Amino acid sequence: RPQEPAFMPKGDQKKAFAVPPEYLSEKYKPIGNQVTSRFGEEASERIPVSRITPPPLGEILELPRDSNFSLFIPKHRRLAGRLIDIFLGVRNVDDLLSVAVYARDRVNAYLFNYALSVALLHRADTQDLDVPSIIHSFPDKYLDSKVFAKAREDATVVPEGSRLPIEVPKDYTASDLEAEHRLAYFREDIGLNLHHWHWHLVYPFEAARSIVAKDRRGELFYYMHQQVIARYNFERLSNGMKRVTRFLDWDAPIDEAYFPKLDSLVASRAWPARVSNQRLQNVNREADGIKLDVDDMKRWRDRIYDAIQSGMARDRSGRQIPLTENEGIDILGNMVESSILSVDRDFYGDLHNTGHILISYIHDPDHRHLESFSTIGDSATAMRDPIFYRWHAFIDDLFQRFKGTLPRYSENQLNNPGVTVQSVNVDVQGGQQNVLQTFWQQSDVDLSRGMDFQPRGSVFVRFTHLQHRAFTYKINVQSNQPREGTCRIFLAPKTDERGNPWLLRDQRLMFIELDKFKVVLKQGQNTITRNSIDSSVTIPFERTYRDLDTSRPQGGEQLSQFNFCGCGWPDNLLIPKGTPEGLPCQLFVMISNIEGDRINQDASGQCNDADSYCGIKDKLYPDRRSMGYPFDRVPRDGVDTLEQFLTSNMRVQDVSIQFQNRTFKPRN
Ligand code: CUO
Repeated sequence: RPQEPAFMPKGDQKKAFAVPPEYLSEKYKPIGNQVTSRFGEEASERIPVSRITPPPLGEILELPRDSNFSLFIPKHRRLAGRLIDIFLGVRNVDDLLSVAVYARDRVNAYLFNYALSVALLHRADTQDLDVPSIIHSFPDKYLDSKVFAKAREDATVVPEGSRLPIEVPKDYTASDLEAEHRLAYFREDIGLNLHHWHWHLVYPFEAARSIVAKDRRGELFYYMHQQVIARYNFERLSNGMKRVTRFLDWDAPIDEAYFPKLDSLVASRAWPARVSNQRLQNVNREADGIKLDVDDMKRWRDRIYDAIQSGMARDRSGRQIPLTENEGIDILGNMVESSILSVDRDFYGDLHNTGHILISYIHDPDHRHLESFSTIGDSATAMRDPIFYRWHAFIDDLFQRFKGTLPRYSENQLNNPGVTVQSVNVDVQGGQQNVLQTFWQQSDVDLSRGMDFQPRGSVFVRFTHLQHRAFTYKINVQSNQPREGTCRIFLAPKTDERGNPWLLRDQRLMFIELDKFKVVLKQGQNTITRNSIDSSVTIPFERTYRDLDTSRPQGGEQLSQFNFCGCGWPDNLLIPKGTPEGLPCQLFVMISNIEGDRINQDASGQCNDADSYCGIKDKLYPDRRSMGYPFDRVPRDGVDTLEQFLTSNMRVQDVSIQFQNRTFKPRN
């Protein structure tokens, strides 16, 4: 059970907080000394915690400490909101520390961690504090439950230094009898699920308006999840499967089953599974304050379709809100998700979130078995379940219907006169040009911060994930004058699941963004080189996983906005798996006209290197174009194929992705 102090002073795990005895919860007060020394016995230094009058926690304590916690549950959201307000409301960091220490032993651990993370992310005076990565606080949300008994055993029996990493098998949630299991390496990728958790941490749909109302957050909800589906489909094609089918018939049995093999260490319960052929049911769970019917979702869906078709939404006062070419998608994103920015949350409802909830309670809709929600009910675990992708394929299709109503980009709008992309090549480290290489890689992660055992010390888990060889784009561009531009790089499979060439109106939905960056061109010939590791989509492997308390470079990279910095597609999944023979793909490069791209702001600073899917903390989204440009809209009339779509500032290069079925040991 996670028993870390509120947050560890950086750089040294041998410090402990000196907790004022009156802060102890009632049950520990009689044995106060033993308890306070329990956490401090290995500490070389005690951090004083100032005594303030602790705020009443009231309703926040209604969520038992041993419950699961989900932001999809309105009551949990409300409690989190209260705690966030308390954390945001105190005067200074000392008081925050004090309140956090006081709350830590009383409040549900997941709720506490979430609220404190949000507060640290948004308080002006905590911008240089670290929060441990959630993989270290709650490893139980990311790893096969079998690991924890072994870890405990190792920690007790084997002295630190002699402990070998505990291997998590690559295939532990199902066998090959289940076709969907071919995608488990993607769905259960730790970095992928960390990214998703971070994204929703940065873009909550319900909290104080100042926290929710970030620039283009509705559009980013659409775009980040659109890219998830495009990438998932790319992986499906890599595995000889067809694209995911939308979850459309909400009365039909759901074919996909999922058995997560996760135990919640906080709730001391296994996460519920879903057998095949379950159907959505109305959910009525008093304890969670949830009463939702499948018909509610159908009504909301139909109203949203109406808004899309008419190009008009209505707000609470009945006013007509046009879904314009530029802002319509943002309005729709907030409406569909929904967030508190929805134009009318009563009328358009809470479609996407309710889908998560209804699916997550499919095994116990009226709480008669006292079971909690399944993995799709928590943003930290939702992407593990195959139904997540069917649900989000439906949600994405709503957005695509709207995009289908917008004017097409004309050739003039797409072109960048005077700029010609002459050639594009990819140099792959130690490999052949234009043949991307993927393989299995093992890595180790330390679990000890998320578990409470004696004696302490590191316990490593070794897991296997997809990886690719680093590569470099080489792009030759001719320009008739010195200028700036934005280089946009996308990748899609060359053919559909039957091996047929695509129509662009379908292929455009398959393009995954690989990178986007500003280029400065001189007059004449230019060669642009760019390394895969610098992608605007990803964060480096180390940032996804590292334990910040021990590896932070002094005075170097500031990890102040860690929770924001933790948002970013994991680098190890930048390139889809491909096939042993080499999956034929098309690499698309465009240099767009900076006049239509530029946002005038100073975006220097931290956490600006995974902006494509995550934006930049406290800044505007750094690209004025519609997200996904130029593939966010249906191609102009007369354009059926990618080749016909190209203007001189674009270029397509055939590449392939070759998967080598070999597992490499950890790098160090
Ligand atoms: Cu990210 Cu449905 O929004 O999970």
